[in-house]
Amino acid sequence: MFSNVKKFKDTFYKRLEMLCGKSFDESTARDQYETLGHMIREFVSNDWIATNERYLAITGKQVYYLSIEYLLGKLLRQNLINLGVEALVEEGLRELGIDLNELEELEADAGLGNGGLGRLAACFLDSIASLNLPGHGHGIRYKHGLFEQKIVDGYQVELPEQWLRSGNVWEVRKADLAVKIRFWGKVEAKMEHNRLTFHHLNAETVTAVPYDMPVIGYESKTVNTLRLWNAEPSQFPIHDDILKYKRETEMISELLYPDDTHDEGKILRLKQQYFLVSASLQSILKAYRKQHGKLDQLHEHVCIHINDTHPVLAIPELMRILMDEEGLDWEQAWNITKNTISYTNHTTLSEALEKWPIRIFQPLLPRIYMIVEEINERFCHELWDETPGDWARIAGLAIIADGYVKMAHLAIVGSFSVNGVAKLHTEILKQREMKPFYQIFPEKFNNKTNGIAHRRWLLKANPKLATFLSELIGPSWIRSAEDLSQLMNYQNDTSVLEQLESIKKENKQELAQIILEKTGVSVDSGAIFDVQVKRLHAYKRQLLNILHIMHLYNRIKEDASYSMVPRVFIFGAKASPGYYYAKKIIKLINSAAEIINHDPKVGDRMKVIFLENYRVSLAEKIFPAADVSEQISTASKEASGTGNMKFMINGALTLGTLDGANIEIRELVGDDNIFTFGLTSDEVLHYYQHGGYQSEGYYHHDYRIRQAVDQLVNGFFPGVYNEFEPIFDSLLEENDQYFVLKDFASYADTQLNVGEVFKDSMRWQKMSLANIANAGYFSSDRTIKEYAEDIWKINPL
Ligand code: 26Q
Repeated sequence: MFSNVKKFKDTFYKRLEMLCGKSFDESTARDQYETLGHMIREFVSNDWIATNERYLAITGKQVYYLSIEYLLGKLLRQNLINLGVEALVEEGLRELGIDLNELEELEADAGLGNGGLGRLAACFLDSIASLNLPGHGHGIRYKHGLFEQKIVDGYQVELPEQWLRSGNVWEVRKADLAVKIRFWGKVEAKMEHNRLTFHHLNAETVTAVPYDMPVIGYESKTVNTLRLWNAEPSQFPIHDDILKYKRETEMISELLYPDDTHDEGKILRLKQQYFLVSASLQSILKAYRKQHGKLDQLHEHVCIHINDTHPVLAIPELMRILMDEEGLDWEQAWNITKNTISYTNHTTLSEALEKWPIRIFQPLLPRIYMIVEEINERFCHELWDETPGDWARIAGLAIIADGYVKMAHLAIVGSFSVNGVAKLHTEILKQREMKPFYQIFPEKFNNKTNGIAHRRWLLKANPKLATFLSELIGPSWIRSAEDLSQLMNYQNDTSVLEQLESIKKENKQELAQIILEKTGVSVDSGAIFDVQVKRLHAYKRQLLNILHIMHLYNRIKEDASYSMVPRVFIFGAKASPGYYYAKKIIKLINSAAEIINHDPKVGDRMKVIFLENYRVSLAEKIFPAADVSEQISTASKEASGTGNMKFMINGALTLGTLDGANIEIRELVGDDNIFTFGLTSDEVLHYYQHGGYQSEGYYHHDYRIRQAVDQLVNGFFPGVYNEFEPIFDSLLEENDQYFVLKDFASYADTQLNVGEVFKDSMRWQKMSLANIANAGYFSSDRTIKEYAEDIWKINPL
């Protein structure tokens, strides 16, 4: 049906009538979208079934990727691209008078993630399938993804997200594969046939129903599966209050929790985690038993990867199944478990490490808690044998301590591999944050620098640049991103540089149009598009950016003739609804934008734009249009960052601290092709350890800082007199924990330099070219090959 345009059109016609029960002439755009979606499903179904059959037959190792988040975005066009039928479909639809872009608009973003971690999982799925690797994703089918953000009067307002409102053509419900999950109740130990057995009594049962989504590899026969679990009441609830039971059950897959380390200990969040883990493991082991019978060689054929600690209960759950259901003893079960599980850490912020109060954990998951206790006790015994009497060490490393279960400790002890997500991050884990664990298990620790699905973030998001590159260096980069390096041959080719410039200009004009539609502000596409898009967090320092913008504004106000290269500062950020301080920063950005954008004295010299509801589909329009990529976290705090890579591959220049993967970007492009500034991570850590930083001094001695910081509280912002006091206090009363004032001068100087360099457009384009040419390393294909070879030990089919 996709073999030629005529066949496509004929099938489309017939399929539409069958599916929608109306003629083509009466059909709506949504009918057409649904029709196309169904055609793609039908088209891949053979390969999907064949891939699954192969997975049931092969004896080689397979990986299961467990993640509480998948930030997929839209799938229609990416699927068409990967199937190699995008051009044909576009053409066929055009002949039918349909614009594929308009159909694409109808698809809701699958926004089942907060940010970097969830998007990484989505990029990994693309690469695993494109590399023909036997890998399966497991997650939760949240009814509501991350909240939708509206900006009202400069404030963030959260609305429930509704991606399933018009259904989801990409999913298949597999009711026959449902499994049961047990919560609450109590555990009874009995002697049976001379061994202790455990029985979970009076449990409340929830049914987990899988919804499978095809993961289509790029021009490959592999169609992998993302299995998302839906929570439903079990058939015969023993409950007397059935409605309450139904409501509480369905709540488990009702919504994605916003990343909020400030409000910990929500019982429903723990329920979600166990729900995901128990459903996934039951399903994995069911398939495994079918193939291998017994489970005692599990670790030879299966790797279960946990994306951060959120699915760490896979460890005690696997122990439970191996012992209670399979009848293995502790040692056997433990040996299998710790050789099956691998773990990725995504944060160095110790306050963000997950821990659960025993008082919540134990009653909800009584058998799992018993197993965690036993793991802890045995681990503490080993610690004791190493350093008898060193109670402080044992308490610091224990899995259960101070009334909490420490999930990262459980993950390290119960897995065979622990990886960080960028070189610096892994070093910080080994040398500081998790040093005592590294000393005990040095062989477990390794680095896997993050990557991005370059076929989404370049091929799909930036068709103009992608086409130009393919014409210039051939299309091999689509499969082998390292081939982008051939672009280096053109670094002195003025015509190539000019074409890069004009592509960027066109992308900026498109973004300018979106900005005009969404905000009513008209921006000059000749200006520097200076962009910071990411979740709002104190450590990411959107505050540094906006304080510097206020300083530039002050400069213009003091000197009407102040000359600067025109700038459009663009922000996109969601703040966790309970993160009070982050929401203040959003209001600050919008308040500053309001003043600056409407001050006739400023003119075209600068504009400040906050784009609401930052999400995957909006990101795809922003990255191709960016000149400057703001990656300005306090050094040591950003584990990796992946937005930095998406900017780079689209030719934006990084303005960043020596943090996360910025360091590796600099290694690749060289110091001349990046703008770095600020404290190093060693300096930051030194200040934390030894003190010696006084933000007050920077406030008093730098007039630029004092002026902007005073404006937070001196009535500069009309009508919001006390609004920004918490920000003012964070900088002075609380001594500026993120070194915003300390790094200000260095940032402002570097920004001046950015402006100077931009004036020389050929120099800028040459730098931009070097960034694109070196971005191949950051393809998630490279990352996934490393996981496959070093950790998972899986081979392409
Ligand atoms: C915690 C408690 C309760 C509810 C939610 C959460 C929660 C949810 C999501 C905590 C953290 C997250 C997400 C973290 C995350 O995205 N980390 C980022 O991971 C990226 C991929 O490795 C890195 O590039 C970023 O540096 C890192 O910040």
